[in-house]
Amino acid sequence: MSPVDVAPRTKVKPKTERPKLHKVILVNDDYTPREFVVRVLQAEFRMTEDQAHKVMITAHQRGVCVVAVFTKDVAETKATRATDAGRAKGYPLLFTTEPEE
Ligand code: TYC
Repeated sequence: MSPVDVAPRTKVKPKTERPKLHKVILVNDDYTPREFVVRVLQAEFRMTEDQAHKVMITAHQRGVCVVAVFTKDVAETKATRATDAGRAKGYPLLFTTEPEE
């Protein structure tokens, strides 16, 4: 290769950014039975009864509690499934998602 025929000195920026994780947030309400919230947390988020109870109580006392973080798709799917489990029983149970900073 002659000196005038070199490859362009273009630096490719290494793509190391990870996709932003999204929080699943449990929102308190006055109607959903505590035991039901615990069971949904166990079923959808694979928590032990102890872990689920702590999350439920935190939401009950503070209004909201972060349940876990996932990729955007997984967070939204789990939040929807968990919310639907409550709706199927006529409860206003709500799980939302938001991106982590
Ligand atoms: N506050 C509800 C009750 O007293 C229980 C509850 C807890 C509901 C957490 C929703 O995210 C929630 N029955």
